[in-house]
Amino acid sequence: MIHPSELVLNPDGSIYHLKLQPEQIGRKIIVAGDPGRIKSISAHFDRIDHIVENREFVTHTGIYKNQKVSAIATGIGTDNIDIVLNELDALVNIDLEKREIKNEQTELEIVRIGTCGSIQEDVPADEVVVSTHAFGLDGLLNFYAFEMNAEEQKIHSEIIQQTNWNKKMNVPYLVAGSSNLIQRIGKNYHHGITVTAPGFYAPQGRELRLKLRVPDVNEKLRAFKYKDFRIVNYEMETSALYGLSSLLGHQACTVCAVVANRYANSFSKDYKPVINQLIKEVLDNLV
Ligand code: R1P
Ligand code: URA
Repeated sequence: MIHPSELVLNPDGSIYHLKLQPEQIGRKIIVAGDPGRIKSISAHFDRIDHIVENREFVTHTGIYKNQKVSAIATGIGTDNIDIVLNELDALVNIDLEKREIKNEQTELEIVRIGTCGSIQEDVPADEVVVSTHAFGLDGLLNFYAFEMNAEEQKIHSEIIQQTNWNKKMNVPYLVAGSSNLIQRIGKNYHHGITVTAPGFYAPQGRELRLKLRVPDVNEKLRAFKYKDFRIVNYEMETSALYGLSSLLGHQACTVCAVVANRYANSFSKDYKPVINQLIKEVLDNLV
């Protein structure tokens, strides 16, 4: 039995932060940082059956082309992904009444539709990137019994070596997304390694009034090359999404509209049309 302090339920039996009951989610789930994006996703559903909101965690579940699909806002950051992934997994893989792990495990397909900053000249604003891997600067996965596989270890050590990574900026990890979902969802987009940062400013090499520990961090990341692998963009959730999905037995893939280009120092004039097109394409390739 999992104790009430560990598996926290609300008085109505829903899971603590997401406030969801097991029947209120589909097996196919789109996540986004911005709660405002959830309406734009569910606007495509044939029918919306559940709207549940708690804090930044907004969920719309409905039917799209005869399949049950959920759109869930995670809010910003990998700490929120820790909550969302553990609670989604509990909803399908733990019997909440008995507080016991079920014998049969259910696999979720999770696609993150986000926004990101590109560091490459040839990946401009208003184009889309699918994350083959995430280089996590956030440290979340270091708290779990997670080990990189041989390929992840090799790419990781090449990045650390080629960028002469400064040890004071956390211990990074590298983790791959679901190759199956990346093929299904990401075939028409730029592919590359995504840096998941624990902040929007210094952790992504942005300087307003405060000085950076490593001022040329973006040049170093941009120059990294190993076989066909290169680093394309920054965002703030994918490393935790990929790492926890892989540990829990779910499939995950991130696609992001580029809003900032850090090479050209430019920002999209209006990224909503790209996001709306991306939502439609993801829904059609997911179901
Ligand atoms: C920062 O502006 C936020 O935008 C990106 C980052 O990952 C971070 O969450 O994603 P979303 O547009 O999904 O929120
Ligand atoms: N989201 C990020 O995390 N970084 C950017 O530059 C743009 C969107």
